[in-house]
Amino acid sequence: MVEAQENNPVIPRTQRKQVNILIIGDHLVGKSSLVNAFCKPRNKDPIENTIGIDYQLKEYRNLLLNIYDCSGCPEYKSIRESFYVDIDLVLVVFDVTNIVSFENTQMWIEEFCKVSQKQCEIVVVGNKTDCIGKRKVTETEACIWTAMKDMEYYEVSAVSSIGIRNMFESIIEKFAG
Ligand SMILES: Nc1nc2c(ncn2[C@@H]2O[C@H](COP(=O)(O)OP(=O)(O)OP(=O)(O)O)[C@@H](O)[C@H]2O)c(=O)[nH]1
Ligand SMILES: [Mg+2]
Repeated sequence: MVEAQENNPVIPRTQRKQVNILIIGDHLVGKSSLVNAFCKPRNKDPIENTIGIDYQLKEYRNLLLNIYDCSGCPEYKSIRESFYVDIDLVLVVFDVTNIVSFENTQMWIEEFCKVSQKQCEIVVVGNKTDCIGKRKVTETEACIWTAMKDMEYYEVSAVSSIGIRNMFESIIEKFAG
């Protein structure tokens, strides 16, 4: 039902506006789980560590979303960077139970901005909000930091899918116009 609404049969694929979306952040923060929860919500198979880059194509309203899901491992830096040039929207993901992954958000933004050649929106995402007792980064802390940087902040749980659709709908809305 939901997918039928998203896949607008009237607009052929070749005529859809394309949006290039990049997902970056530390190893194991849940980037691929987040992409899976949005693109393949019925797929409950375990998610494997990303090797280099994974790619997903998603038809969404009048748009064609190219989603580049990067590995967070340092050894794939040069592969990741080769995808940074033509990006419209970046999701920098951290794990709310891992303070280092939050601190590294700045490093990820810098890595991207050094290479990017296009005006693009950067959004910060706190994942694993289902882990309530293990939380190390508060929503307030993350909101204050992102507000200082003039960036939007979203909280999600890829495992329970909470916040995932709302987040993608809000950030992609600007491109659908
Ligand atoms: N509790 C909980 N676990 C999660 C969540 N999202 C991902 N995980 C778990 O975190 C681990 C890493 O998830 P991945 O999606 O592979 O992480 P990644 O950021 O893509 O990792 P790399 O590709 O290696 O950079 C897996 O065991 C997931 O099940 C979440 O929202 N809540
Ligand atoms: Mg991954």
